[in-house]
Amino acid sequence: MPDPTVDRFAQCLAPAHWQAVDFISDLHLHSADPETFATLRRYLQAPPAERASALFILGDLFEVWVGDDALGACRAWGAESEKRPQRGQFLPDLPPHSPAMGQEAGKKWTAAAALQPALPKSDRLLEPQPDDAQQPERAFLREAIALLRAHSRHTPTFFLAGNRDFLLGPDALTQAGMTRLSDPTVLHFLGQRWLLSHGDAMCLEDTDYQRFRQEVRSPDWQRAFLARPLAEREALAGDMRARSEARKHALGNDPALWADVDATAARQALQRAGAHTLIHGHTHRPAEHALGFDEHGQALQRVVLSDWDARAHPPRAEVLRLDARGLNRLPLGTMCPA
Ligand SMILES: [Mn+2]
Repeated sequence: MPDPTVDRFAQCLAPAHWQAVDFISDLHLHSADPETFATLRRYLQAPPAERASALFILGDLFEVWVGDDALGACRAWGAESEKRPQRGQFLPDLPPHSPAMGQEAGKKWTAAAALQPALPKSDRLLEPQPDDAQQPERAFLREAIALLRAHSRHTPTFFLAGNRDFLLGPDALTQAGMTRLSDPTVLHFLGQRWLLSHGDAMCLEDTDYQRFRQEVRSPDWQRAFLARPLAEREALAGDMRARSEARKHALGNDPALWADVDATAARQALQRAGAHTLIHGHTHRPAEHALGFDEHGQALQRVVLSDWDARAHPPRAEVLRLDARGLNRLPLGTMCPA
């Protein structure tokens, strides 16, 4: 019997021709870590035979995102790209920067193939700019977006925001050729439903963080934050990052000591979504967790993505690939920057 609550989740329908999809999360890209970026570059530039049919980025692609204007010249984009998709054209379910960002909304049936944004014609805005030497982080973000854009030309690329990059907005998505997904989203692929999430909203034990999350995901907070000068936002992000690092350090810098996804919340979300497998990141604790059985006796599980850090010992960089054979972790050889 169809479950009437299922359609409360955003849905992404894989086109029939898709053979395999890849999931990655928690790369935490920033300019001071060229090694991890080089590893991503090599993955995104893999030869066609090694590619999946689509890439799903499940949050924290960037260490921090303080607003699309960090890419420069945002105000000009409307005029620059006459083919720029209108709101709703590629994202009928979720206007970016809306209250719906990161929240579940109403009925959202969307065929993935129809979601891919039309890329603006010009690459000019992602080219090096005169102040790059003074602004290495902004130059890096432009380079990363340009890399994603080249990849999304041949492989549909979906972006579900994490707690570090939830302010990645419509201009950056358009420039990268990525389609935003709300958190959570149900992916229909291979005759099954797969529940996709960043995972932070289910770490219920960390009540301080949940309070903070609620605040920063509110449209009022986001409007006020984005209205501040870019340099001020960058400085604030730097402070927040330093505080977060200090907190991690105080906790022993061990992901095993951080709050984990709540098993009951995960089980409930799966059952409400009519799915058996939750795929998420955020906790940096790659694993498969059995979550018991649903009322039909089907096994429930959550599969946790690895974070990426090419400078760690040993280096971490991994893609989770889903195809007819099931879910498989593909370790990526890490790369020194070219
Ligand atoms: Mn995260």
